[in-house]
Amino acid sequence: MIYMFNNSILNIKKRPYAFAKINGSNEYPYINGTAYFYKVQAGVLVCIQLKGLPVSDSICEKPIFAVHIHSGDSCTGNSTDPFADAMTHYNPNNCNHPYHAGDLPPIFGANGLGFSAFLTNRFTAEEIIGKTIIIHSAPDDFTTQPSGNSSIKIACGVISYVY
Ligand SMILES: [Cu+2]
Ligand SMILES: [Zn+2]
Repeated sequence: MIYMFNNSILNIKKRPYAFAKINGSNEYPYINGTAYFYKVQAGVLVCIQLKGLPVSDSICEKPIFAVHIHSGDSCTGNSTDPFADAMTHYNPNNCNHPYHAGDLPPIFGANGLGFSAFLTNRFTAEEIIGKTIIIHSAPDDFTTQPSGNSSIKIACGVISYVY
């Protein structure tokens, strides 16, 4: 076991290594946002902000959106899946869902806004360059194979270097 005693997780006074501009599909044109990926000692600190998410009037069922890094390199697709070319969950080690490298925490919708920041060491900032980050319309159940029953892809961004 390696213990980390420093405070580098919070030391993000540096530029992010990678980012993605996230845009909704034609069916969800109001969704837009960003994902930033910071290299920190323990791994990658991910910070995602979204606007224009679908809202709900339900007292209980406030929306939850699954988030993954997908292995494809393009936010293009077809009439049935607008981001089909984003392919499936990034999974370089042949793990099961929800242990794919690309499996990320879901985002809670709050009046159309969403925000998430978390630490992960499932991938390096380098290896996700050129891959895609996908927002889904439903929660990830973290059980169902191969993708957590998280329904359709509603927004997408290609991850690139921050120059
Ligand atoms: Cu996904
Ligand atoms: Zn997965």
